[in-house]
Amino acid sequence: MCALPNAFKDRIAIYTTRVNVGLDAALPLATTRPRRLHDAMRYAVLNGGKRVRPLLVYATGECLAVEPDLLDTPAVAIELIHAFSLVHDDLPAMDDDDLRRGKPTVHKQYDEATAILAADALQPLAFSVLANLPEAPAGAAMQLVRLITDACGSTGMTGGQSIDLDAEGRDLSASELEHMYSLKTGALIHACIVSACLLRKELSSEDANALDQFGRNVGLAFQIKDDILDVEGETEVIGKPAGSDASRNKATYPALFGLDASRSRCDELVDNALENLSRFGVAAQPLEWLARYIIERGR
Ligand code: GRG
Repeated sequence: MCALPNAFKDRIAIYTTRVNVGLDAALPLATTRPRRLHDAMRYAVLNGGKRVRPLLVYATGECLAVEPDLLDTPAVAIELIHAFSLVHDDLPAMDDDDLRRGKPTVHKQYDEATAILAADALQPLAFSVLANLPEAPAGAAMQLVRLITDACGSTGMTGGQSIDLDAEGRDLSASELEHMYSLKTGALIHACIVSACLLRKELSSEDANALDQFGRNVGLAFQIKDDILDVEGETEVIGKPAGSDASRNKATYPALFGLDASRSRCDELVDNALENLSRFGVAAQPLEWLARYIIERGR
């Protein structure tokens, strides 16, 4: 992890423990039949991962003084969906990767059919978690379901993945590329921030708009940094095969515009994100740390 204050590392440890406890409790035990399926689901979710999306949920909640007990629900649900997307992303029909989080991908560890089924079962599990939201502002559970389904669907992550696969070997303009990134990666990251907003009673439209923009800026920066790590990172550190984008002739920011332009765009997006937080004062400090971490991280 990059050089960020100890207070940030402490906060990460607290938030990560919270979400890991929630994920473990939400997942069926590996001894539940069918055992291979449940074992694969647990492997897909509990095999590491930075937990950036739950961290964003908790940090936004902290900024808005939302009870952490309420935030556990979207934090767990969104991480389950993220894990689902990684299992599908790694399949031979998609990016065909053998390594994820420094370990064999789910289809390598088990088999392709089990990986597809494990991912299929993670998605309804996420919505079952959302349906059990403890006491919250009226209508919040349904709003969360709508937010997260939109973020995952054909005009969100799935649509972005479709454009991404279609764009292999093609030139895209910066705005086409950023549109694809805002769907493929940005939509779920944006949903993390908005989910905490939905759990806050009586949020002003100015505060909601500022956090909405923050979510869009960090979502885009996160994917561009992911591209940079694919070029500059080492397989042992990033936990997935370095150079995989280039070998698949993927349309990425560094491939189309170069590393310098990629770094400048990341810096610009994070500067904008920090500006979006200025109205919240010290309450936004964990979000500021996370925004910086997103572009300074080494994995
Ligand atoms: C899940 C609804 C749904 C659809 C699947 C396969 C697919 C459609 C979408 C792929 C989306 C995808 C994998 C985008 C890349 C996002 C990204 C940069 C992932 C890496 O996230 P990290 O670095 O991973 O947070 P860790 O391992 O730390 O959790």
